[in-house]
Amino acid sequence: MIQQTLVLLKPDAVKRGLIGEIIKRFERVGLKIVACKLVKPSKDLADKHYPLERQEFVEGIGKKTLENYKEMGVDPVSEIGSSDPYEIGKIVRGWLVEMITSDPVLAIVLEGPNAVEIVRKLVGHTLPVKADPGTIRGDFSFDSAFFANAKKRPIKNLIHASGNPEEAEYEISLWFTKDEIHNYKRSEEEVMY
Ligand code: IDP
Ligand code: MG
Repeated sequence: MIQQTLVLLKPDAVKRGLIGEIIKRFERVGLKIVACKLVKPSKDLADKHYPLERQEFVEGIGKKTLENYKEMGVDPVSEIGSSDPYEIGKIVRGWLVEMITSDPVLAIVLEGPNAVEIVRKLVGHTLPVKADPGTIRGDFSFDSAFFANAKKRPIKNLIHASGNPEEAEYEISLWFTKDEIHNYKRSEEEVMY
């Protein structure tokens, strides 16, 4: 029942000085920080974090981008050179790798009951323009697919958060060694557990 999940505060969050604002929200809900470090990821780490081999992952990003283009009334072929979700996913993934290796990222492992789902809820919709107020993306970013795609860069939505427990396990093992992950009790465990 107790899960761990990976959160990355991407360079836009770090460079805007939002680390404290964001971490506060995870702490306040009762999630335990069990690992944390500021890293400038290598190309190799970024490639593994956004794996080209995971077809459904790359295609998923491409599908979202295609939906965004459709909503914007933009022809994907003239804008990005393809209408194939995998090909588009590869392009957006390239933007992501470039962005995440350009400046430091704060990597965090959070632990708690249903941590994966709770974190996704606090983070909010992928598109800040659609993210509800009260979520991190909704409160701290106005970015949209329109803006991002026009500038050929990833959507600046501040955070990466693992999408499911399997993704979390894989991602935590990429970013942290076992001895960087700590084990301690938070005071409210007595009340809540
Ligand atoms: P998530 O971060 O909410 O899990 P994913 O679909 O996993 O969303 O996409 C990974 C990241 O790719 C997003 O956080 C965002 O920065 C970027 N991204 C997704 N769709 C687009 C797009 O249409 N244009 C530019 N960047 C995108
Ligand atoms: Mg994702």
